[in-house]
Amino acid sequence: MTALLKLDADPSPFTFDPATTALLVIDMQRDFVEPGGFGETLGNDVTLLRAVIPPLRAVLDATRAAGMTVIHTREGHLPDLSDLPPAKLRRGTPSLRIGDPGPKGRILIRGEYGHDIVDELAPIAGELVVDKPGKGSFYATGLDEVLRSTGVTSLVVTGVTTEVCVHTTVREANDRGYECLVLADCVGSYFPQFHQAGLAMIAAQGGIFGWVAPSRAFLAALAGRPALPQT
Ligand code: TIU
Repeated sequence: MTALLKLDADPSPFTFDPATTALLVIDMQRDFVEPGGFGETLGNDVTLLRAVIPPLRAVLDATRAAGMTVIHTREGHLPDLSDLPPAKLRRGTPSLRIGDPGPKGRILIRGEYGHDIVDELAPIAGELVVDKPGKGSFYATGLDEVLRSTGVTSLVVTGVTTEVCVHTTVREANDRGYECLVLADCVGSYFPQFHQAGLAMIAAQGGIFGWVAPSRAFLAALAGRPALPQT
């Protein structure tokens, strides 16, 4: 049975069925949002990303309560670096490179403390965790096959960073036929101007990549009530 829900979004109302919609939580790893990880080695102020955690936690709680599918992703590499393209390893002039030992373990390596998801958003039993070597969640993962086999056709997209892994994933998903709603306050960037531009690019041209809405609109739709006005 379908139960369609609807919310105000940019550029047009977004309609979804919770039974065929998954919450995608992208790369909410210590490596990106805490000091001593990959994000900081690239020269970024990682504290900017922490604002995403409280609203994302509320969305996670609500989607879990609604019985929706929840999928987490983690960017990272195998300990022997066999899935790390040399070009990615060589890129830029970071203070530590991928695989180097850092204060939270080897930088961006699977199984290390820094590679895992922050405690506030830790996956619970039954939630899929997709490990990915790239920026996109579909490249070199089985995500598309999992979504198709479970009948998921829409994604509520959250996580970090807006213009890198979130954008790459939304573009990959859009080309594969998924309808993506990006929750503006549940995605974040080290660069506020890129965050704003990234969101605008998704909704421009009639929603060329998808839809954008604040999390309060999604939460209200899920709860079956009108969205509260922004304070
Ligand atoms: N550097 C940056 O903004 N992002 C990444 O490297 N990965 C993700 O976005 N997850």
